[in-house]
Amino acid sequence: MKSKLESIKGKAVREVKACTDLKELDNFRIKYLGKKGELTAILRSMGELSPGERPVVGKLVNELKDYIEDVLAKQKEMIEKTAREERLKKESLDVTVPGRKPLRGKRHPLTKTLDEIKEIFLGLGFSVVEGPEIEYAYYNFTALNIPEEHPARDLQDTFYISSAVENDDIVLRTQTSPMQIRTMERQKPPIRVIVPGKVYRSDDVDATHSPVFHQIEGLVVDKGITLGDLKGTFDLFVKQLYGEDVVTKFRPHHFPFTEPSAEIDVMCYMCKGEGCRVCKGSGWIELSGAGMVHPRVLERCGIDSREYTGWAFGMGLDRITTRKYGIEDLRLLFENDIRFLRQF
Ligand code: 2U9
Repeated sequence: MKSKLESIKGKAVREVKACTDLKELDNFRIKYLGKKGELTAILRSMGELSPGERPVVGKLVNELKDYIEDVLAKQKEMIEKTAREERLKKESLDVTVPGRKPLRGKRHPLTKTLDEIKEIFLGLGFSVVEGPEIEYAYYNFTALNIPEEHPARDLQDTFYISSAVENDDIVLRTQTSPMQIRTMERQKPPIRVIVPGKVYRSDDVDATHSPVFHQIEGLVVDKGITLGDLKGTFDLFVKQLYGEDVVTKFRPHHFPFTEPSAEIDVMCYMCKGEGCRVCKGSGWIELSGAGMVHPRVLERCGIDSREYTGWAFGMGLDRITTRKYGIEDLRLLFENDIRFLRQF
């Protein structure tokens, strides 16, 4: 019996060591310690032994049972430890791997140009005001001395949202000037504001036209304001935007809302008047329209035109931006293509 137990012991030790997972280990346990297991069978057959042998064999079998339970527990621990280590190996985090760079936003080129222009005018004592893009025709046209029959009011030029609500048409503003009217209605002079924003015109899209574009307009109203103030202020602005040696030129023009009116050219900041690609050989770049606010426009807002005078200007932000950064197609400013925007 003793040698039988020795042989079971040797076999059990070999088998337990061969177990590589918990399932195999459980089969091993059933084989040796289970109800129909080898040791249980020996214990059951003890009745066949003589009374003298029974305690001796019983002790040996129980010792072997303890031994097998012990190696089983040790093997179980080893299997679990290996599994844990393998899992850890898989889940391990290499803290020395360089991190992923978060995608950082960039300011849109239009915003950069606008910020630059705002900064200059804020330095000259102007405030920035913004207003609605959906406007009454009154604010967009009538108050600006643009008569009913003026071509600017045509369906071909203006987006009409609805006709005659509260006795007035509703349009997408074609310039930011309505906000200057609103400013004059609610604020007594002195007024010094710039008004940036989106404006809409019923244009077909191409490399130089868009039905939505950006304007920046300015308005100054006070006692004793003259065309000389407009010229002086604009010169200061242009020198800060393009450089100290850049000069301006006023060309007579016509706008319904200003009298007299002018278009303002700046000497080409690229070639300093020599003529180049940027100025298309002329040496000058058209920058803005401007003029003295028409007395009728002041009067409509309840400002006495005998006491107060003012000047205004308007310019396209998109054109300034495309020129500044050498962007050849205006549409790029509106597409929000990250590959384009990352370049600024
Ligand atoms: C009030 C009175 C006068 C704003 C002005 C212009 C001249 C002008 C264009 C430039 C290029 C529009 O973006 S563009 O197409 N604008 O030429 N704008 S004077 O005059 C005003 C505004 C408000 C109350």
